[in-house]
Amino acid sequence: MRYYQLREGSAPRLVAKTEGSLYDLTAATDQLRTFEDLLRAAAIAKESIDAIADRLRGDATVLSSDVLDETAPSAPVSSGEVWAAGVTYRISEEARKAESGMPEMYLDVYESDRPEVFFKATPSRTVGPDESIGIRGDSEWDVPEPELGVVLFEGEIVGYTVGNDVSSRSIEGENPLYLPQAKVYDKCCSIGPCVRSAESIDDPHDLEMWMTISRDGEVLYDESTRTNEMERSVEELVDCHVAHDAVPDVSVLLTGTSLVPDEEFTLQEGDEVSIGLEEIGTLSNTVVEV
Ligand code: DO4
Ligand code: MG
Repeated sequence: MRYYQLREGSAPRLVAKTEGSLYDLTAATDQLRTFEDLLRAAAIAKESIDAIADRLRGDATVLSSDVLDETAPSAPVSSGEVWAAGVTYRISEEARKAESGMPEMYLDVYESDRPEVFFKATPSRTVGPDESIGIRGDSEWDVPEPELGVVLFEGEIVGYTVGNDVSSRSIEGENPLYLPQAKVYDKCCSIGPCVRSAESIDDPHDLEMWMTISRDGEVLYDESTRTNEMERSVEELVDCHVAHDAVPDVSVLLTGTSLVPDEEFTLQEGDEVSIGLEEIGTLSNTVVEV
């Protein structure tokens, strides 16, 4: 099942999508307005989120699938924190080495037991589908990073989403200690359009992922890859993320990029970035300078 949060004034509505239909779960019970509400209900009932949603579908309003086009959903997770793993694909390791004055450290992290896991964003810095993603005014070289996002509740994997770890390559390339500034700033992260429940996804390690970047109607970048190119498993990254840290009840862990535009490319204000993940959906955003 896929879960979307539809914007409705200040209170969102939670919508579940099966292969054929769209169900307004908030119409079945006003107590379910966010994906987090569903996670808490499932935890109390000791059931899976899909089992709860299945039960509520009988009382839910069936919506036309056009609703998702007409009312762009918000970020499907609106609390907690976003963290990210890095250098989990060979292409990312090669790109960091090329941009950095200290290349050897990226090979080390790609090959070592301990993965790179860093803080990425709070909800206030995270945008959803069709909202603007940011590039920093003090950065010269910026890229989107399409990533599989793992959604966790109390440290357990409950679903998957699409993420964009928008990054400054010039700031990180200048000195790796500037990583927090290259990665964390206004509108630095996008997630959505939905969360696909973990129980309904075939294999997160074998999903097609693609990205297009358009400028003034012209497609500048259009490439695809598969998550099976990842050097590490989702479970390994999650274990490292939650180890020795009281992470918030809800968190999203991005799992690293495997699509890197050519070195000549940098994002510009107005660019449109779309990232798709098989079995989950497509996340589209327009770039704005912050
Ligand atoms: O330190 C580098 C960050 C790398 C990253 O974000 C990625 O590989 O996706
Ligand atoms: Mg990344």
